[in-house]
Amino acid sequence: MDVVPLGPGFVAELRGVTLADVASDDAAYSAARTAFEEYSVLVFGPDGKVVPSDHRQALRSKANQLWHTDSSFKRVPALTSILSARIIPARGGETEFVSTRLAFERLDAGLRDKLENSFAWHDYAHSRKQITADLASPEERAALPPQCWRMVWKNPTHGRSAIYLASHAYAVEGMEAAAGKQLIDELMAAATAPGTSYLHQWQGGDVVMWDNRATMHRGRPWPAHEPRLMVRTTISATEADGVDTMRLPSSQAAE
Ligand SMILES: O=C(O)CCC(=O)C(=O)O
Ligand SMILES: [Fe+2]
Repeated sequence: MDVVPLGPGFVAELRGVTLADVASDDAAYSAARTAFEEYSVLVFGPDGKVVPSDHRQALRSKANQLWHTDSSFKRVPALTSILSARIIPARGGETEFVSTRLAFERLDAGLRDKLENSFAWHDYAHSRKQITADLASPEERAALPPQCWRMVWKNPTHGRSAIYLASHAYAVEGMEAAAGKQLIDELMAAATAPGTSYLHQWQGGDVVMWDNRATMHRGRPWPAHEPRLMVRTTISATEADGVDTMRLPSSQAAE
């Protein structure tokens, strides 16, 4: 297996290995896992096959064009998302990624310290509301109550930290609403600063896998008359991935 860095500062293509190998072969898994921890976004060439899963989801929503990390609004957030392109438009429809680990490392030391002990509230309805008022149905709202996460996710395998935020984040625990929103907006802008992203231009059969703890992504627009079909598989974060360190300690929780 060859790991070919694509840049800027994160993202690598894995050559000579398919996702099916990663799923079935311990050595391939271990090598891919090491690259995943290091590079955050992995591109598998056109021979990469998506592992069959019940969690596949075709997402075509405009809300995916807002910068986000997947499933931070769920009780168990996503570690990895695996996206494959089935129908690609002739123009547009790329997927763009930023490293929130490199973004964290660009922040001032004082702000980094503050964020390590700050917590933000994430709500599915909040990101949907930015597209249209009632995009999240009453059933979805009831099933997906807001979740509170530490604003920095420290990777347990190498100790490097990343900003953990998304279009779903709407408030900072213990901060007045407008000040919290302003901090979130400033961090989102810092994390998506011009010149820091990787734009993936899909080729038929490509598969891209990313680390939701250390990146944000967004879909890019494409001409409305052209079809585009993406299939996504999501893998939940576990204790080994550091999820338990992300929860608000109960001593700090309101009520
Ligand atoms: O459509 C895209 O390019 C992005 C989709 C997305 O955000 C996702 O599947 O998680
Ligand atoms: Fe997404």
